[in-house]
Amino acid sequence: MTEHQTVQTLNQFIIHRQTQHEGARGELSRLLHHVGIAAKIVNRAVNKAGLMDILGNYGDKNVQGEDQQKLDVFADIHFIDALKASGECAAIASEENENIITFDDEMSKNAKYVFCMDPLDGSSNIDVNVSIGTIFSIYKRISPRGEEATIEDFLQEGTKQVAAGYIIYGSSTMLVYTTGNGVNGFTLDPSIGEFCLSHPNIKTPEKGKIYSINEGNYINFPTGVKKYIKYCQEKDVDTGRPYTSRYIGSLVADFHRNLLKGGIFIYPETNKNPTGKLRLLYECNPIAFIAEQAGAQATDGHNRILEIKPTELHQRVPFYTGSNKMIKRAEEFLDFFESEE
Ligand code: AHM
Ligand code: MG
Repeated sequence: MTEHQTVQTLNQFIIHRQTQHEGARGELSRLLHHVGIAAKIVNRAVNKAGLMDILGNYGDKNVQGEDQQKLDVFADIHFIDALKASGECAAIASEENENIITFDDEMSKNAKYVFCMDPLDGSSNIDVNVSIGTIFSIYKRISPRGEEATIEDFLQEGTKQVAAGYIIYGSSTMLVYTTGNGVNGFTLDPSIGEFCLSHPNIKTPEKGKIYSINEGNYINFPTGVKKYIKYCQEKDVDTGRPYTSRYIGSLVADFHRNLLKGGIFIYPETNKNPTGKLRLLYECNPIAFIAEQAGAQATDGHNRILEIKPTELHQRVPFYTGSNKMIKRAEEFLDFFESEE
């Protein structure tokens, strides 16, 4: 018999994991399955973006006052449709919608989960063929099943997430997710139209050599961040400095690279945006859950992201994530210069 390489699809993997959990009724599995379907629909559009009338501005602004791109709106609609069709999602919070979206069909009203998402992250890279992504986070609702979900279902600490993940539409398309039992990555094989396990049990190196930050904002950074950047650029044989700078401007792509190779990603508070730019619920919390599950860290410069109690749907937070040793060092700089000021 000829040797063959076993392929494990996302759905096979999800079902296999589900059967290991006694009492699991497949609700989360069905939800994740539908996330995979939406991801493929968005992937199809991203792949053909230059050929379809899907690039450019939609002509409207989202709740944060940012211009909506056509692909932002497309991704938002298709994820909402797929989640509704799953019947396992009671409500959705999305970067593109000011308020939560609740479903009122019987099945969805009885669903156990709510879903937070940034349907298309990295909007500024859409039109120029640079990697973009989708980020998602799943919670058990706290409102009674059978009733309409409420905003309180979404204002839970990140530690309460039951699953989180992202899709990266890059040189290949990957879905990476965790349910709190390690991080696994699946690459879309376009020839069979399936996400296949390609990166089992991802672990981030304890230290790395990449720092990722938008240095164009340097003048507005806190002193500790400015000094840490200079530290990254200094020569030091023991720590392997100078480090290398990599910044794409798509959180998913920047995080994904550092997740695999080791590194630090920072989107700090600035004079202009004292709470940073990235959103706690559907950007930082899911990424933080994945980071921790891969043995890395995610903080706001001082506190663990996952322990922050959200007060608003579209809340922003300073974000520091990556290899343990690098986060520790960056925080030492922050602490030192804050105590001086
Ligand atoms: P978006 O959700 O509107 O696309 O914005 C979030 C993006 C992140 O993907 C990325 O890390 C960051 O904004 C880049 O911001 P900047 O251009 O200020 O560096
Ligand atoms: Mg985003």
